[in-house]
Amino acid sequence: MGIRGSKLPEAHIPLLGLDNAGKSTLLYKLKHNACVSTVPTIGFNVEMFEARRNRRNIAITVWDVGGQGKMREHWKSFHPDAAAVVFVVDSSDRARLEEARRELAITLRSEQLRGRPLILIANKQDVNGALTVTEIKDTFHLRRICSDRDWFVQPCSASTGFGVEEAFRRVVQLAKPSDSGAMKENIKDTVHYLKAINVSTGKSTTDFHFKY
Ligand SMILES: Nc1nc2c(ncn2[C@@H]2O[C@H](COP(=O)(O)OP(=O)(O)OP(=O)(O)O)[C@@H](O)[C@H]2O)c(=O)[nH]1
Ligand SMILES: [Mg+2]
Repeated sequence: MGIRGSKLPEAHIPLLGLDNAGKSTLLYKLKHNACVSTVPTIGFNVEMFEARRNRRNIAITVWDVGGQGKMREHWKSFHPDAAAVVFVVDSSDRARLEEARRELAITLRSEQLRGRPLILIANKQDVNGALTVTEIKDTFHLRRICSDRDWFVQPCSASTGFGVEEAFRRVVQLAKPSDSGAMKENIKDTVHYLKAINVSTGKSTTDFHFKY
């Protein structure tokens, strides 16, 4: 059963990527079509969407997890049950591409993500000199590291909205529905950690708050 009690098939989507990549900006653009000014995410934000696939509705839950160093060890809490991985890259930040490539490679090595599709968001395309999709594919060695999964690179600007809906359509198309509850169970550790450092969790701009 869905988080809101619906009986729709569910897909849980972790939104990962380095700090400053634009994950939260993307989430709010998608949800509210608004350019919200963000602060670095300590913890995670969560939003729910309903989408249509194969003539059926599907409940998509997007988990926007903070990308700062200390949050990255918690990314794995969002691996079980993931219907796909969305990894956001700041295409204009050439200095941090290697760091992003390394984190993506670590993420994709997770046993719990085996065979799960990857949607790589080449964000900040509005910035002059941003890497193109082809450059991103090459820099991240995607053909090699994604040989055993579906993958797609979506050019995007979370600020202007360019490519945002297309990115979501790709997610809906590629996601493998999953509803074991494993992710909800697993993120308890992350929630406990965040409580210990006094951070409120599961922030959502809608009516859903994740509570333990
Ligand atoms: N020019 C431009 N700036 C963007 C874009 N997307 C996000 N930003 C800016 O990048 C900065 C970081 O955005 P966030 O959405 O907070 O980044 P984040 O990935 O959520 O970062 P963490 O929460 O620290 O992991 C903000 O100043 C955004 O306004 C984009 O497409 N173009
Ligand atoms: Mg954020």
